[in-house]
Amino acid sequence: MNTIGKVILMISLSILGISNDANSQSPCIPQFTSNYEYVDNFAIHTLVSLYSGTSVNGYEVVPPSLYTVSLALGKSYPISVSTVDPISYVGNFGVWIDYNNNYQFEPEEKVLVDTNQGYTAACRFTVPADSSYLGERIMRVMYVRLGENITPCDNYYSGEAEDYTISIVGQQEDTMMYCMPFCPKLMSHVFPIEEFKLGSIHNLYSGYTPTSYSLYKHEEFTTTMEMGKYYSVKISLGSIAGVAGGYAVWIDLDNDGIFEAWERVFHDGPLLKTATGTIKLPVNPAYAGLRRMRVRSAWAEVPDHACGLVRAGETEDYTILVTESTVGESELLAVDADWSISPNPSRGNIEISSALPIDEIRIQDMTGRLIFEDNPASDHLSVNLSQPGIYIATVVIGKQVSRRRFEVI
Ligand SMILES: [Ca+2]
Ligand SMILES: [Ca+2]
Ligand SMILES: [Ca+2]
Repeated sequence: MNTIGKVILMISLSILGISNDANSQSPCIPQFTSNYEYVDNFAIHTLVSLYSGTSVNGYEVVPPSLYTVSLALGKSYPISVSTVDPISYVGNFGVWIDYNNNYQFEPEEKVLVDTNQGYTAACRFTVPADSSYLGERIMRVMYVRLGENITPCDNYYSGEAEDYTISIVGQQEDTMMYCMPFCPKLMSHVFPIEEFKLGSIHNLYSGYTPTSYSLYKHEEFTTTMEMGKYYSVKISLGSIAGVAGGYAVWIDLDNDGIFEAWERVFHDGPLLKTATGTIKLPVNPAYAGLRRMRVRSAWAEVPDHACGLVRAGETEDYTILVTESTVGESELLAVDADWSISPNPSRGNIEISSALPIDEIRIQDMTGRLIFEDNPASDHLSVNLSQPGIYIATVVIGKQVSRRRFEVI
């Protein structure tokens, strides 16, 4: 920190009534040698801070007049945070809320800590139902570069901390918010979604928005999907001149506010302009109802996360109606006793055993993609699947064809 920087920091801290004295009413200020790497995008519930850039000395107190949010005791909320660019900036992320208002960020006040050395992180967390936490509280959002420990306050080489003032309230109107997707600034034109077609949704010539995110109202676009049935899907860059990439679709089938890996019902890429295929939803009565669907594009990659940053791409959210299966479940769950998959669910290593030799086996994921195929001519085989998800195994024994559904967790 140069002298001018120190003076500016001291003046700005004194204006805010904050001093660097650990005994006063302010949290410890982390020290950064370089502010070259930083938090660029952050979102929690309705607070969305995009393209904040770097800050003097890597530390910024964000006034509530600029950004704040109210969070209710016992309620759960999504968080997304990212650096500026997936190629050059990777490291660790942390978010803490000083719930007990003692100006320290204790381990139990951790809201998110992600040490996957990535460029983006996301989670859903629940505010503890403790009425002593009511009131204005400081929330610290941090990023530190690759290889550095993420703690609430220390000396670091490069990174940034942003301190927000938020309100913890007793009650709040119920609104299911989903995590925010991000696209680097001025990159929204690079790989947008120009056309999305599924069931009765045909969103054509939708272009792109500056933030690359659109939430479409149920009244504007919706469709009904019956579990166990096949639906054609098309996602395309359309006529927009741009690069190639990948696409993915998630549906929050279990309605928990999170797009889990197993809820990615379609994906294709990473070098396409148009993706077409089929979606078939797993059969489970718990999945019926109005559900959030997220469609995502990503330049040069197949989107594997529904929240936070991609290299460049767009995200469109829809609300659809998932209905119970009228056909198919009995077929999928039929037990004809002469072959089995175990364990189910598994961590990916499954054993397939049969009373008679298996002539042919095919394993497909829920998008219909062929994952594994063999002609074992044996009554036993071992298969390893690396991706969590729900799969369908189709086995041919003599002239009999039968299917089993199983899950990798
Ligand atoms: Ca920032
Ligand atoms: Ca505390
Ligand atoms: Ca979910």
